[in-house]
Amino acid sequence: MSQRRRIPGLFAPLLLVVAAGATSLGTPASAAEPAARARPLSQVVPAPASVSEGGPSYALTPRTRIRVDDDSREARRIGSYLADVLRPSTGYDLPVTARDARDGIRLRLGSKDASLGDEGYRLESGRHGVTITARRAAGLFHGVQTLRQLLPAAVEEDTRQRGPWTVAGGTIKDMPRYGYRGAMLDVSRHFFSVDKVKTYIDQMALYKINKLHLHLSDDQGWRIAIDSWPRLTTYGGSTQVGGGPGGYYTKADYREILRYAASRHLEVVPEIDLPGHTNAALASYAELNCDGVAPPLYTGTNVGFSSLCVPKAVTYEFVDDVVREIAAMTPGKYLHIGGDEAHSTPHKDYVAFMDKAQAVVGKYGKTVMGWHQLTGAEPAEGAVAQYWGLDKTSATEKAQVANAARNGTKLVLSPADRAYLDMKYDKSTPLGLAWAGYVEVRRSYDWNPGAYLPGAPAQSVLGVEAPMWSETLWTNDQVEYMAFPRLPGIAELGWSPAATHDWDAYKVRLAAQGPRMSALGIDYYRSPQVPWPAE
Ligand code: NGO
Repeated sequence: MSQRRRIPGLFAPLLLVVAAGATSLGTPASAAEPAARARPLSQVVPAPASVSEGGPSYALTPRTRIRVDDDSREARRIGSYLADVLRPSTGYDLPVTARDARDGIRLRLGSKDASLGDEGYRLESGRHGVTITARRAAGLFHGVQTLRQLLPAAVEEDTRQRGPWTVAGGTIKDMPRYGYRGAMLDVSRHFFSVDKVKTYIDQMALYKINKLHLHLSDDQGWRIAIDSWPRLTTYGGSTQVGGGPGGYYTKADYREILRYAASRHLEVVPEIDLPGHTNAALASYAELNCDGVAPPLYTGTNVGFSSLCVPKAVTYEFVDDVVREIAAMTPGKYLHIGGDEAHSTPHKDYVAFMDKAQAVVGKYGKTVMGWHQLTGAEPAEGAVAQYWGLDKTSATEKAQVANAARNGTKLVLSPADRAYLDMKYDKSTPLGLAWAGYVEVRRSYDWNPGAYLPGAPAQSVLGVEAPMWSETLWTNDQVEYMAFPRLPGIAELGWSPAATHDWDAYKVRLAAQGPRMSALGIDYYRSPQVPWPAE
């Protein structure tokens, strides 16, 4: 890709400083120079907040070191992570060191620039190397993701490739639009092993996603061990959609997911879906049913037929135990209690149940999250409603959510006809569902979370999330095909300033991700809406 290639329109709104104009982006160009092959700093997904291109480029060499400050364990960890990414393809040693070196990659914490916030970073690239500076480790980590994208796609291969490994000259200053940039994985309809979840975490991190929402229970399976109710998993986790063995996470497994997510600067948001979507629990414990009779396990894909027994006291012992055990393991702020499609719970009972369940979440120190039906009950103070309606959802339902938002409920936006990664791209998509319509790549990108729900204050929006429901999916290949390339678009809506939003510019940047996703072994959907380069 030529360094001179410009992306029309992308920067107009950004008050960009293009250092020396179109003729000298980078070192004095001769076609033979490595610099001529460097990607423009602006080609990153999600689009950075501001980019200033120009000046000499830097090429990694066999002598390049990754320098971190002596006293920073976090910077050292991120340095090792970067080295692990770069070593196989470059074949270079890339030692992570606190020793001073004349050039190389520098990772520095302790920036005094308050405008970077907790997740922002500054990346400067020039003749002597690339320096990434941040206030917090998360910012450094996001900066490292940007650096990956500034290197040729082949850097992502796991075998040795030919360089040169050139980074164009210039400066990026970058921070997110929203603090909540999530992806959800439904591990209930089909179980996903710890390793499969780790693979998806790594792919999310590439695009600066910072929340992993795990849908841990549903009619078809209970997937997280609860010591005080062991049959939830041993029986309730023993199957899945279509039959088959299902599975569940032991507490050690769950802690391993938490650890891995934290190492990629993602916070885990566990969800126990209540009071509907509970057949697996009802099948495991007869006493949770109003009639005291346990239903059989369920392996179909209907929704809305199960409910906890709202009047029974044991229901609240159950909720208390489950929330207590999960809250005790989870370092993150949120605990999601579902609340969607409780079609078998009378409305009065639903309101009473959600009141009690939210109080339990508060008692164990977590912030309530729920699907937006929660706004039809009484959202607790500080609760977060996750909106999953459609463009064509009734004005009344949208107004109910907007009204809650005006009264202090926060919103995470996951409109199903935009952000649901399990929706088919078009009628020929072999996987996925279509109840919310087809969601091609442009449709999933082309909306504004800040102005999506009429009447909801912009400040009520915490961010966006892309749910992956797994009725039709059980392998990473299938997840990748549905997530890519839509997930990078949702990630960009969550990260990039609204002023960068432009489909025509985005599709060109997204196209450049094609070879990178291929190099990473991500089996993505070649949408005809995106001008993918020949690979
Ligand atoms: C709905 C439903 C889920 C389905 C999903 C499939 C919500 C919040 N509840 O989304 O049970 O799996 O659609 O797309």
